[in-house]
Amino acid sequence: MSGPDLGKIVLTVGDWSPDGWIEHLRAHVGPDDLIFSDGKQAPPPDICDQVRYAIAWKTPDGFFGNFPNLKAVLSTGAGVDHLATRGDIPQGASIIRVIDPDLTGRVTAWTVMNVIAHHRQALGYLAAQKEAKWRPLPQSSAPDVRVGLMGYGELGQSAGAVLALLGYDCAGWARSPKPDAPINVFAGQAELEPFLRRTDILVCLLPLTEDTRGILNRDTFSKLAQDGITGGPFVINGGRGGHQVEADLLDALTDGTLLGASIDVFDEEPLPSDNPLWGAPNILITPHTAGMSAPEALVAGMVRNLIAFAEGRPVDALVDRSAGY
Ligand code: NDP
Ligand code: OXD
Repeated sequence: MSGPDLGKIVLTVGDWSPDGWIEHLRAHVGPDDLIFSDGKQAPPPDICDQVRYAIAWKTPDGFFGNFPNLKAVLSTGAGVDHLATRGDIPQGASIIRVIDPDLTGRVTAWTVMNVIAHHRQALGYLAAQKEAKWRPLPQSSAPDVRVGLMGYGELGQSAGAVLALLGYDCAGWARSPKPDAPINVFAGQAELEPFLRRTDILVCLLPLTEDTRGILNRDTFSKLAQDGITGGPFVINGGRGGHQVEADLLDALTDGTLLGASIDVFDEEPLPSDNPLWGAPNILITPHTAGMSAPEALVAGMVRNLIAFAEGRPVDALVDRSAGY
């Protein structure tokens, strides 16, 4: 690789296949400098000493403690909850996440698919089709549907832009105010309730942090709009399983507090086959595939970030470790 000396890079991708990552990293990193580990067994100590960077997804606790000279860990995904709170990444080391148009586009497509699915009652038509019934359902216009983007960062903004193009009445919710945003963005805990009260379809694209864990709970569901054109609220979670209180979600779908949900992420993944959410009313479940990290799309950008970081240039995907995202 031309540019700065990056030392050795350890790659470990949990239960994902490493093949595509190795293939695409090899185009940038010399064969002796890319070390693959299954995350269970560390490379020999003399190699570990030379590792300065890790490219990682869901690595067993303690793994990073094997690398005393680690300068940064690059997440292969946008979410860094698998890295942010662990104690084995040295305090002085940085965490870099993925910001990439391919991943953003995938999550945007998933989000838009699910907003439309609930607004246009795809599950109702699927049920009618199973009974071979020609059953037109009531239809409303997109501008009459209020979508609330909980998390208005890279993914929330992209999904919001496409949904707004389709005519949906979008608002966002973030930690910090965004006076220049093209839609109204509510900010902070103080503005959570007014944001929920104006929302018919709630989309969660938050990072999982101490502040956001469990945010999709009974209290949140009960504050969503009851007076909307959709006849009741819907929840779409593409963030992390830790955002939803599963028992509250199940109750809310069962008692009609929520008219439907789309859930991509769960506390326990794969979702066990006996989890009652599989059979909850009007739920669309996807197996953490809202946005798959495709090495052929992501590796070049990750390497660019790595080089910028090593050269001391700004990296926009740098994680604020104190904020947890
Ligand atoms: P960003 O960091 O770009 O955006 C996060 C947004 O959440 C920001 O608007 C931020 O506010 C807001 N936020 C964070 N904490 C709070 C809080 N306490 N209260 C209110 N708002 C808060 O992240 P991305 O958009 O790139 O990704 C979001 C998440 O999506 C990832 O962390 C990951 O968990 C998930 N994801 C899921 C995928 C899947 O396949 N299901 C794929 C990719 C990502 P502010 O703007 O003020 O900082
Ligand atoms: C991600 C994910 O965070 O795949 O990118 O969930």
